[in-house]
Amino acid sequence: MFDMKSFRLDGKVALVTGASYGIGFGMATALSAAGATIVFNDINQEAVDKGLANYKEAGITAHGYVCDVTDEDGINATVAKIEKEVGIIDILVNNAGIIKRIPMLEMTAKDFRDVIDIDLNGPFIVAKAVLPGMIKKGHGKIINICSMMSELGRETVSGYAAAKGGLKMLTKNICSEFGEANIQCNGIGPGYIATPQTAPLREKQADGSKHPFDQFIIAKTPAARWGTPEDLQGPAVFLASDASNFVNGHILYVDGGILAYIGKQP
Ligand code: NAP
Ligand code: GCO
Repeated sequence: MFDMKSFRLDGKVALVTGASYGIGFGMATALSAAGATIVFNDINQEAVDKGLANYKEAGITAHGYVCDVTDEDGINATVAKIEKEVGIIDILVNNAGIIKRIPMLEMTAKDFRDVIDIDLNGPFIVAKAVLPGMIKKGHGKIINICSMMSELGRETVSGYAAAKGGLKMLTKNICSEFGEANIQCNGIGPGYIATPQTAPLREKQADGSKHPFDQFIIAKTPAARWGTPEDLQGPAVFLASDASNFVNGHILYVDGGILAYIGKQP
């Protein structure tokens, strides 16, 4: 008999990286509603304080820590602190990420490396830090936030697409290496979501018309709209819960159908 309790996260500790706002915050509020204790990090105290205020406004007592996901020593120390102050991490959502939209011939190797560092090395570092605790507990859920760019390229996002493509394969590798320890590692591939990261792509034009990229995405999305962080909440709870214990190495695209659709005829 199916028990809906398999979607509950009561008693679980969830670390969502870079979750002061945006997609991470949206997913974290859903994990909290399902019963999880929320832990998040951001790169400075000001951002963490803003995040804590956002969670408080949502009625959530979250735990915030200052840490850059690319700082291996910092992450290891922060995870040890979280395990001491909050508890062993049961659920990790590798959400923190940046994008640099620069034509490849104008992109410096440093720009490229910066994106790879945060979007790919960061998830590796944080996953490596939380895995020992998950192995000790005999279960764990890792959710890597991938992208349409885990499957598709487009002009100006070479570093981001390389990172998100790599993150898809890191997801499959963690699945392969830790499945026997009852740890499931999956990805969520959001479509185009209205957050600060995509605000430049949605800016109104001087004449009040929609940004050309905004029009492009609407035409490429069967749902004919941008996604919102709320669209990612159910998928995040599913992949964080016992309801997905036999789902492993899967990238769940939450894209309104973009990957299935050739696009509306102009
Ligand atoms: P966002 O609004 O730019 O938020 C990104 C978050 O990550 C911010 O809280 C940021 O903190 C944090 N962050 C950045 N670098 C960090 C670092 N080195 N260490 C710790 N935290 C760091 O982005 P978003 O739209 O919510 O996207 C969240 C994730 O979803 C990213 O991985 C992104 O690639 C992915 N994604 C987004 C979309 C979309 O359409 N929006 C679609 C697919 C995938 P600060 O504010 O302090 O910099
Ligand atoms: C871009 C966008 C995308 C989204 C997302 C799509 O410039 O094309 O920022 O990369 O952020 O990753 O899934």
